[in-house]
Amino acid sequence: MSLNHFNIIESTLREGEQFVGANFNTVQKTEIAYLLDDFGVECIELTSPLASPQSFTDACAIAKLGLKCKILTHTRCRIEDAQIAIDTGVDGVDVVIGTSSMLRRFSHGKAIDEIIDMALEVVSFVRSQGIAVRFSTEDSFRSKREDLFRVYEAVDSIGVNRVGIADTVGIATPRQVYELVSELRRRVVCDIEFHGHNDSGCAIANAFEALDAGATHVDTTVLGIGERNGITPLGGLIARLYATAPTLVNKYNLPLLRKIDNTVAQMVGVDIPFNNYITGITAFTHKAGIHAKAILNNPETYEILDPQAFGMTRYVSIAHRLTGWNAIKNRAEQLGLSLSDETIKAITTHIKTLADEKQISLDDVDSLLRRWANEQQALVATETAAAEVIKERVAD
Ligand code: HCA
Ligand code: CU
Repeated sequence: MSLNHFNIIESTLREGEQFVGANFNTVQKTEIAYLLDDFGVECIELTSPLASPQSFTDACAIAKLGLKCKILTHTRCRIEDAQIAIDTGVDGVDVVIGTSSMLRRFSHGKAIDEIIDMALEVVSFVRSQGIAVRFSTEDSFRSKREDLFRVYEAVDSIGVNRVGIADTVGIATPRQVYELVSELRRRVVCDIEFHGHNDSGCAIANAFEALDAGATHVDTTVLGIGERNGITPLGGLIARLYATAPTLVNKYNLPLLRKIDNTVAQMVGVDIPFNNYITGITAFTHKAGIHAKAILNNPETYEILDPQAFGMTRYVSIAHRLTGWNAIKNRAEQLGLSLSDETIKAITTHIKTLADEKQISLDDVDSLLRRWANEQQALVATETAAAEVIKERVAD
């Protein structure tokens, strides 16, 4: 298991550029590269320099920034492409070719033997130039196992630095990923990378299983942006690893995640989803009275991620019918109001009744608490009857 020694290949500037809303200019690419480097990702992958003249210029510029992370660029499996990739000055070239029958038939038209010949030629060429090379098979999970292993073993035998498994269409399940990576781990000595799309919602689980099975590298993009609905999101992978053991991700600058998600969301014209891992607006929001009570006693009761570790803050929502008197009491304390438990329970009852009638806000709760604190005696008297009736419901 290589959970303790994994590397992130951050592909926002390659797979992420394939997101329909992405059209990064040079300044934006540079800002993303700096942020990801500050966060601590081990590698950044760039779009093929053959994609457009600007892509070539930008790759050269990013390779010269002097970042701590390795700069890689994606290319097709062709000597001419690899040569241009090397010319940009990057640290590594990520070569890819489709191996599924579908892609062999409808994309490049090559047989497996031809693919192996091309792979060997390109891998040995890049190695001869003193540059790291990765060889990946597109649509690995709809490729024949024996074909995959033949190709991987061939490039491994001539010293490829890394082989890549790509779940191009998001079809793989975590178990299938675990099995394929485990088998590959037994067959090759080079590093193993996993790239997983999220069409059926398994991208984070699949990346995690790949690491658990012995993969050394996983691909991510900020917010998971990429072709269609994208790939494993950086924040989601971090959340998954942190939940397993916070020490797994203490090599990264976790509080920077919020700025990274915000920056890229803005650049590609989307909002951070409300339910996003770590940085979504509700990621650390608690509502039900029972949850709020326990959270106030010990946050770990309902939180596996510590918001503070990510520079985020917890929010306990109290202005609704599911509220509980412990949460209301906590709010009164925050406001510096001294109210007896009996009074707090009565206020809680009142809030619940009110929330049944209309949507209420925290301001409504605050003014209620203040009013009751001021007119405690009188109000307690008038509400006692009502409070008695549903006392059982409120007390917990
Ligand atoms: C692509 C396909 C790719 C490549 C992955 C890889 C995929 O858009 O070129 O290089 O490992 O999902 O198969 O992103
Ligand atoms: Cu992809």
